[in-house]
Amino acid sequence: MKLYWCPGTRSFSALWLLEEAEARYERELIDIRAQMQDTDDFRRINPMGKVPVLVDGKAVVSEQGAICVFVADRMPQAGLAPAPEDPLRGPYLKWLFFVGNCIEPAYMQAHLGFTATKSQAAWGSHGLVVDVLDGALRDGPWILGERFSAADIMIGCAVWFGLAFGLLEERDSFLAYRKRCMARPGFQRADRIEKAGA
Ligand SMILES: N[C@@H](CCC(=O)N[C@@H](CS)C(=O)NCC(=O)O)C(=O)O
Repeated sequence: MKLYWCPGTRSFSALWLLEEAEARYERELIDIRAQMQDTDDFRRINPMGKVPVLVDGKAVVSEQGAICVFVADRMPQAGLAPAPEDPLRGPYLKWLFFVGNCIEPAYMQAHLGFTATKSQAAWGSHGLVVDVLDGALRDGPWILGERFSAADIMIGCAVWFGLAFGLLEERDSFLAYRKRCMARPGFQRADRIEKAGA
């Protein structure tokens, strides 16, 4: 497998995922600050011109959530996804999708300060998303309860990002969850790779 990645970007989720899964993979730096994402070569891999992208043989996967599902299913021995017949499979998919469908637009709303009614906005509102996430993380330790999964990599990165950029209030649930995520050896390995590559 090959990961197209850039330090200090959303591609951290894919790096953490691959480290958590103890996957064998190579990395190729796409320095978005040097506009490498806009070269013809990279646009052929991802027409969106965005990292992360994972290539596994003939499979080319972009979008963080899709990369999570792909790797967790491809490497079941890593135990990062509940099996399809497991009752936790539904909540697992829900939280994976919640990041792109609800958290990201809610952050953008908080950043740009635009208003929309709950029925206009698919994510409801920034306040609603924050309260729902807070409620889901209050008991812990993970978003599915006792079991860590690839959904924690997506949610963990979103919480980390939200706290770092003031898009998420410093509630106890978020701070404790971020601490648990950062204590994981897979997170720490990914963090070292990021820092060395930055
Ligand atoms: N929807 C994508 C978003 C990825 C994304 O926004 N990547 C940013 C870095 S954080 C990027 O590559 N930006 C380069 C650009 O837009 O020129 C995902 O979830 O993977």
